[in-house]
Amino acid sequence: MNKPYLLTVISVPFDLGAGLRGASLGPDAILQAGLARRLQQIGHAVEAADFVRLPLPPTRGRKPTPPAAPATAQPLLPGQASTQPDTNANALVPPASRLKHLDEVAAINRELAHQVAASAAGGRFPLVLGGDHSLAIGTISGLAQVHRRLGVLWFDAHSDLNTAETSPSGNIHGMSLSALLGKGHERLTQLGGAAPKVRPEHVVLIGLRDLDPGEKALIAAEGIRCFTMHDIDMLGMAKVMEEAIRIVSRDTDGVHVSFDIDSVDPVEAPGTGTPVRGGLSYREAHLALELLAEARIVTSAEFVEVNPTLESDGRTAKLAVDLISSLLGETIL
Ligand code: 5AB
Ligand code: MN
Ligand code: MN
Ligand code: MN
Repeated sequence: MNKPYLLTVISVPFDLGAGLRGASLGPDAILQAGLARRLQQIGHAVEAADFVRLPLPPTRGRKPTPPAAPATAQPLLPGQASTQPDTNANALVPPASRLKHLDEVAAINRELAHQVAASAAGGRFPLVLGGDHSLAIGTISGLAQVHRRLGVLWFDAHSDLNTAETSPSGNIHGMSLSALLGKGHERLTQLGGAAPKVRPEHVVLIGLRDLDPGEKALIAAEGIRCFTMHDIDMLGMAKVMEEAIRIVSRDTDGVHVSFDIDSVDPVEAPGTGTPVRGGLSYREAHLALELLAEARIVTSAEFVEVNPTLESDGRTAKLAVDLISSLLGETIL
């Protein structure tokens, strides 16, 4: 490893941006899978003071759910009726009512943006542990306060480019990237600073295989670079990353990795709320992050959507630790 990072590990036990509860237990599962020890083995100085944990937002409007009970969790398939009072069918309701838990999502992300901005402004490497992917809104809004032209690598089975108008679910974790590009509800787009937080030409999506019609339209309209699973099959991950690294480092002053664990195939990452077959293999995911470590361009990262309630053997949290280690410079030899 070259130079150790000064890390700030920010745990965010929040899952109200997702349709299923349980990703709030992700940060603790990742820490319990031995993250701190691995970071030390790589050579990063990690002291207790470098670990921050955000408190949960007020529970106003939240339905009381039994803790960590996968059997009672409510999966929300696209188009399926929600357990929330759902108004999607009513064309007359204002869009805000289609954004589930908007108050709580906005509150936690404001706090997260604050923490991330403070870490990055101090020359540190913010590493956010989610939680669901709505947290990218806070992470990247915080980074945007420090990096005026941030490059973003978005690893995901999904593109998270819905808005209230196009979302089939109302779940904000499917709207985070569009909000960061300045599309969607203003409480999300304006959070922690003026929109947009990133420019479409500085964003690359990797691992896509499940997109909604409105998302496809936004990708085409904005010209966002995407490497779908088909592209990865055709080109190979090494070539994909060569191109992706070129895009996110061209005319940028920082590079953020937003890693949704559902980019990895459910065989390796079953513990996630929205699994999709045909994802990245264990080695493809590692190679991508190893190449980023070698390129030494990454200035912050987040690992999200680990839901330990959906598996019994903790393999998804362990995978997250392995992946974070690769990104932060662990090598085989
Ligand atoms: B994730 C879906 N596109 O909007 C929607 O896991 C799924 O952060 C979103 O990528 C998945 O509800 C959000 C159907
Ligand atoms: Mn996502
Ligand atoms: Mn996803
Ligand atoms: Mn998900």
